[in-house]
Amino acid sequence: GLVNTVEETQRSRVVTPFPAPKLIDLPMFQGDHKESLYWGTYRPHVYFGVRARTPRSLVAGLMWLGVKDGRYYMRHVCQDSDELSKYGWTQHNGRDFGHQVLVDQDMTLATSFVKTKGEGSGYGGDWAVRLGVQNEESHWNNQMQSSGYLFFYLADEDGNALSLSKDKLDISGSSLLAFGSRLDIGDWQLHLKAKDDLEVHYSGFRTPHIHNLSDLVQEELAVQARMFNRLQLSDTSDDSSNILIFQISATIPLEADIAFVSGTGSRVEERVSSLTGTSLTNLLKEKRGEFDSKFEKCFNLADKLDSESVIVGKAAIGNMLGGIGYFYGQSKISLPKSSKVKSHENFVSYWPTELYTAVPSRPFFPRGFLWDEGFHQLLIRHWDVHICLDIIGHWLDLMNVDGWIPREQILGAEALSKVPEEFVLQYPTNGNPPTLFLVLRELVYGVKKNKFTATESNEISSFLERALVRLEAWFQWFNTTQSGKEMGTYYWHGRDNSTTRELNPKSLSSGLDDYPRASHPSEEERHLDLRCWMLLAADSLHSITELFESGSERKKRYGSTAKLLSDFEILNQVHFDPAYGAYFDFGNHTEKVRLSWKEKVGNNYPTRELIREVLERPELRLVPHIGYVSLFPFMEKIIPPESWILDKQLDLISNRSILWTDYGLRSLAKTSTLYMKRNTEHDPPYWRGPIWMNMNYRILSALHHYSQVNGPYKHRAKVIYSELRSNLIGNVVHNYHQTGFLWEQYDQTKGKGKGARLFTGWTSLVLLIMAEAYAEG
Ligand code: 6A9
Repeated sequence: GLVNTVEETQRSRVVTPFPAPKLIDLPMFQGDHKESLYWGTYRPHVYFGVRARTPRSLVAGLMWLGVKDGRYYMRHVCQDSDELSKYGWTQHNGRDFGHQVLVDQDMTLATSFVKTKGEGSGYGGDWAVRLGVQNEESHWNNQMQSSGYLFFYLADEDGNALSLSKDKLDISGSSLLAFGSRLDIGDWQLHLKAKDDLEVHYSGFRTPHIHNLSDLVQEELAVQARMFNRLQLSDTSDDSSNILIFQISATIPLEADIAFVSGTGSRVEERVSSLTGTSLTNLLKEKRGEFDSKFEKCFNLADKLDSESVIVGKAAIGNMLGGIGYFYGQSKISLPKSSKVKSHENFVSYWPTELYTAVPSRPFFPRGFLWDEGFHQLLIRHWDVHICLDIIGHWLDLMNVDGWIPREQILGAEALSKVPEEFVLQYPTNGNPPTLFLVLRELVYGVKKNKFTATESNEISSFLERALVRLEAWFQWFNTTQSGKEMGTYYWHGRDNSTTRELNPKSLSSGLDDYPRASHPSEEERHLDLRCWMLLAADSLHSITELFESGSERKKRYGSTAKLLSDFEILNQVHFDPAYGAYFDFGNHTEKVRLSWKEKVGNNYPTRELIREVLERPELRLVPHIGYVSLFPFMEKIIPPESWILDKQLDLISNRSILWTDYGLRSLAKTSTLYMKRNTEHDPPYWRGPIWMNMNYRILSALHHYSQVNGPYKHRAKVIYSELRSNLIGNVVHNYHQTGFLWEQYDQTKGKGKGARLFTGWTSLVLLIMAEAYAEG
């Protein structure tokens, strides 16, 4: 009946692509650009992996046996429980070179990746990886530690069979391990060169699933160990195998060079030799040098900071670029509640999409997140504006006909295998901050101020010209679906207003998850951060349209929207509390809310649960929590430099009893009633105290701005700026050298890294802070 038809239409609408030419089809992303980025370390979820930017690629990867307390453990997918004391790219240029160091107990592994396009190479060129294994000196006499077991594999996602060079692998004769052929690259070969005392074994499998390769290898090793008491693959494979695993065993120190060459019609031997042995040593040396000089050219740290900090700066950009992945698959989109289907089955699949993107954290969140990506690009665009545009293009192409982009991108079986079921579905009613505008606005500004070469400027302009219709639709999506009751107000839709468990219902879509909002979600709400994001979007659209058309209607429209949203008087009427001197959300709110243990009724045995108690009737009012959200008008630089309110904001920032710590600014004021409070029994505080780098970077940018423009608080802003900057750098650098990692957040009492480790997403913005590179425009 009618209901079914309506449901059908909703279903198909949400998974209908935005009807406009795709950005990734622009000429600037074809030809050399596309080919030069074909192969890469685009599998950030494994310790080392290579694939091409194509939906069903030939993929390569590395496993090894780690040893702990006399037992062997298989390492492959980045897992915190492996307890590597350190790993990550110390250098990576996002294109044809990367160097990674991994420390697993007493063993240090190095993986160096390099790509070349030689005469005779097939599409995408050739690549090589040098694997090096060293032991800690103190353990030289430990028997078990003296052998290294590496497993290097190739798997064809397209199902093409891979051929083994011969049944008995002995690399002293020929270095050829395997060969095959694919439509994209033609014929290819895989070679291994190393010292002679190295043993090579292999095993072949045929399976369409590559997300469980570690299990496959582990099971086979277990069988071999049981039957023959040896740690050795079976040396069996047949003609149909689409996965080949090569075991490389040798005494440590061990070094092995693996070369992959395609287009094997000509000059194969020469190319293999240039990608192995001494030639490879020289090539890698050259690439390391190039990385260092480009790093210095882009960020100019040499006379600004000590070498300890520079190491961290390099790890920041190296991991940001080395963490870039390519994913392919279909998101699962939640459908409106229906009584017929269980909620996790009530979804429809997005169209098959590809995504080239950086990721926040290789072990914990190795996939794309919309608002994280805008921050990532703030850094990446300084290094390589083409990679930056390519990534933004991929994201904008994910937009549906309504102008919506799914927030978290879980594409393909490997990505899905890392995500608990309750987090998989994406909600088409929920947004995520449009941070991509942060970098787009900077790019437009750069074009207008002639900061790019003529070619780059043209490319950026043609990118923006094609992107415009999507960016406008994105703006419209927010402007219609996230608007508030009063004109010019907005709130994050989708908060749960019937919860009995959450101390304060979360707003995941804001990106600030448990940051406290009005206690009782309602249509009356006005969220300050969203208002400022809308200003960013309107202002960016204004300057983009200005590039193409002067005096047009729509340029004027965005101009007046931006003007309205940045109007100081209106902002103060809607969001300012003179008593606190602070900006706040508005909504149906009471401070008198708490969680208490209650007996669970209807159980045979007594159990307790934490239930929310509301001790006072909520009323419409400003929501008095000082924290990151209160600083959004400051971050967007709306406050006039001569206003006393600016002085007030500087008070909040610099006050130790409120936001200031020696390690950066807290997410929520110490004085807030929800400071460091759990949200539910299972939900520890997240954005209720700890220090986050993305927000600190934005606040620091604004401090920098106010320390440059004339006004009575210029000097004060400068003093606070310098101190905050050195606190942030000092703490991240200290934690990195102490723990081996960049962290997701930093504890506000001791500065200790917290949450996901090896979090090289927005925490890497510390490099922009070192370089004092802040958004302009
Ligand atoms: C959980 C659990 C193995 C939370 O950095 C990504 C996001 C941010 O966008 C957001 O602002 N992080 C921040 O509040 C991490 C979110 C992870 C959600 C999925 C799956 C898997 O654990």
